[in-house]
Amino acid sequence: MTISPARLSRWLAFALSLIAPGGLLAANSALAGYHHLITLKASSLPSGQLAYEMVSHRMKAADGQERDITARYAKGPTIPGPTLVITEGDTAEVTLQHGIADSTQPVSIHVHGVHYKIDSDGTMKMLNGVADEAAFPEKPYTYKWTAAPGTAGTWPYHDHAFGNPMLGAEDKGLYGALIINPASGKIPALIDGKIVDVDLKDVKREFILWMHETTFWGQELNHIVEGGKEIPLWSNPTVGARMGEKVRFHVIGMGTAFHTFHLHGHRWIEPGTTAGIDTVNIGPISRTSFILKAGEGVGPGEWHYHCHVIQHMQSGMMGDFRVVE
Ligand SMILES: [Cu+2]
Repeated sequence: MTISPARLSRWLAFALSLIAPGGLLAANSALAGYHHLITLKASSLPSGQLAYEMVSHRMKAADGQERDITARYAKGPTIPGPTLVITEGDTAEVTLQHGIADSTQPVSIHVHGVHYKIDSDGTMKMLNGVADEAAFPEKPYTYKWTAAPGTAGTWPYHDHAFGNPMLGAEDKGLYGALIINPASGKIPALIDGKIVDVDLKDVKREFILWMHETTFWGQELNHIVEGGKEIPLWSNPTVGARMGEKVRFHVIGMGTAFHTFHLHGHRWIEPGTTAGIDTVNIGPISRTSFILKAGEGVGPGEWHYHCHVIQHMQSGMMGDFRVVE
């Protein structure tokens, strides 16, 4: 076999790009990453609460091919807001529209976890010294995020402008989760008594549970439905799975209270250790995520989950994980 000069020069250029400073990273992000074009709107609910809703989400591959995944999301504003799922190596442009009845107040998105420049901080000029990084009526604002290597995890995003630029209005409902899946596509989990790397493609359902004062606010990402489906579950929901399905929980704190998330009958590994646990401390904006096998070792049933702070339990901070045959 002979190698053409053109092919040889392409190989040489590629080899050089790996050696050049920053070349490996540039090659990685050019090869692996999707560019996400996301438009969200902040709206008012009839209850007086505020909530984000999905307007559109398109994914652009490195070869220019585009995919519209807007249909995956729930329609209308929800608490929590849309769960955004991207992968390590991806970039995103997130545009926020102002759709709140009170037109006098700007609204923003401040995100955790990803890399961004100071003009994508989602705060007002009095805090960031650069600009009012918020949407006003008829004047959307665009944020640029990079899910750089090392940013995989479950992160919150929330308002940092409405009503009070020091606080924002996250406690009125303006929050949602950003899940950054690892580039490897695998997450360690305790399955059948052993710690193994679970392929995210084998996870059937993901439950996002926010612990806000004395209430859980939930959402399901269902991966059984073709193309995936986000299902709003609102407050203190029953979540469900079939026996033996691998499911992933994301538990995030919001507000002022400290919580202890507990799920009956199931265990998972404490991040960074090999220890099995069934309870985890959750403070404001702290979070955890874990994969488990529904009903493993215990069978089907209405497996209760709740905050284990007695005062919060007395206020009804609980729900069920229904495992069926
Ligand atoms: Cu609690």
